[in-house]
Amino acid sequence: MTTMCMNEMKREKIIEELRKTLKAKRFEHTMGVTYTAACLAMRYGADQEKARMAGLLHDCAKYLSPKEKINGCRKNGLPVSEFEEKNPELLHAKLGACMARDQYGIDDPEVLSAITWHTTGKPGMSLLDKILYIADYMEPNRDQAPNLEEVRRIAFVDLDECLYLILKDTVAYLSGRKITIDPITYQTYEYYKSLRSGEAQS
Ligand code: DGI
Ligand code: FE
Ligand code: FE
Repeated sequence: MTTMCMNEMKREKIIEELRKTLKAKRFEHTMGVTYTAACLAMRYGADQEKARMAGLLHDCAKYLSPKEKINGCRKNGLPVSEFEEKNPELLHAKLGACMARDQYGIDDPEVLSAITWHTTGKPGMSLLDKILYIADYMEPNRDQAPNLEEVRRIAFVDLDECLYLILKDTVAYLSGRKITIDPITYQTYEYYKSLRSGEAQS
């Protein structure tokens, strides 16, 4: 059997499973992230199969309740920070990576890293990390964020500039709604802001 065919079968099985566990809107979002990540991978010469896999599984833990998210992390030996305990929604990213590995059999560290960091980002993201983070924000079903048009344009021009735009709006959005910002989200924002002015080293 060819590799292409194997990948296709693997994806089909995962899609079937996700259709059962995720709500319809979340499933549509997931498919949107998957093909947007594939487009960005084409543009930047990243591995399309990895981008699609990361897109498919990035929100696979999203359907769990806050309590289940915390318990799921503890059971799997994933650290839960004080901040995450107060905002368990954040945990769907790292728990998602854990489930991608254990329940969906994905062992590629690049795919698991992209899933782990897709919500907060982190300073010095890999190409695949960036692609998933940006695809999650701009996939075609998204319509709430400000400056989406500009984000979608810049995404195909300059990934780091695009990250800066997204992080700037995310920090403003969270502050405006009096939602406490995760320290890593803020560090990521500072990092990509400083890259622009040439202060940080990559
Ligand atoms: O899972 P999605 O909805 O597709 O998108 P996402 O993975 O970016 O998660 C968005 C959720 O994460 C949303 O409920 C807000 C939350 N979030 C992201 N960054 C922060 C945050 N919540 C807090 N408290 N602080 C953050 O910095
Ligand atoms: Fe998410
Ligand atoms: Fe998402």
